[in-house]
Amino acid sequence: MKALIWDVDGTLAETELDGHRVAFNQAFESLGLPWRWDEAHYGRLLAVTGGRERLLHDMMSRTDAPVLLQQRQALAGALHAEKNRRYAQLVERGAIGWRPGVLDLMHEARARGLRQAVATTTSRSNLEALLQSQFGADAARWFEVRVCGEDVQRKKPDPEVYLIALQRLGLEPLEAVAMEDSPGGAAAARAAGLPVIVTPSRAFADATIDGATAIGPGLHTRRDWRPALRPFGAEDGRVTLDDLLDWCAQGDTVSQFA
Ligand code: XBP
Ligand code: MG
Repeated sequence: MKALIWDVDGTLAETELDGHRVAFNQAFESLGLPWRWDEAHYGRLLAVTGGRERLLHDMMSRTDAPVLLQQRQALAGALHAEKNRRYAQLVERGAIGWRPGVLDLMHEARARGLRQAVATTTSRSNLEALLQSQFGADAARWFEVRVCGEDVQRKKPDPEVYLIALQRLGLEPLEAVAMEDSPGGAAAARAAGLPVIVTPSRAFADATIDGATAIGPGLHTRRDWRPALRPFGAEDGRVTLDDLLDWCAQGDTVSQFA
């Protein structure tokens, strides 16, 4: 194992329901639209990856959306740009917390000489805002490769983003492990041939996720993982790099069913 390849939205931080969704609603308001996405609706929309694509998909079921395709696309573009501006402001204000256990594992991986990369289909500006808020000028030292939505022709669940990350790292799929939170992300990693550890984010707590190397509630706890982890003594303890290596060596897969 030579590298950890991290998904961003939902895996590093709860960016979807607390970040992108809130920023979309702010964008609707600032452009004078009555549209609002609640958590349940946004949860369903997450089946479509890409914020612009998600907007266009939602417009298909709205009677008050522009009828002409060109106007729809222009509106989606304007809303998406405004959403990303609002998202950056939310991140800057510290409105989006990192998921517990993530930074511990990143520190451990770095201390043990593993390389780390990002494979996300979000916009590069969103990634940079999130990394800047956590690491400041140090962001580049944490993730030597950062593949984003602008770098791919096809977003997840297509494997392209992971294949590009592997290519830039110069690694074979079994020399890395993907860290994901969603069915589409896990499918993308698997299709690229990578083992994938899944910590479903809030929006995907009850989703069907298939073929993962391990699935559990978060990297901060050893409880309720499949394959199971032994707690550290009386204490619970977090998921460690050795746990990841053991899971990958076992080579089994597990699924979560809705
Ligand atoms: C997450 C996504 C993105 C974000 C919004 O991808 O699907 O579309 O919801 O980002 P990942 P944009 O989990 O792979 O990071 O608005 O920039 O598309
Ligand atoms: Mg994700």
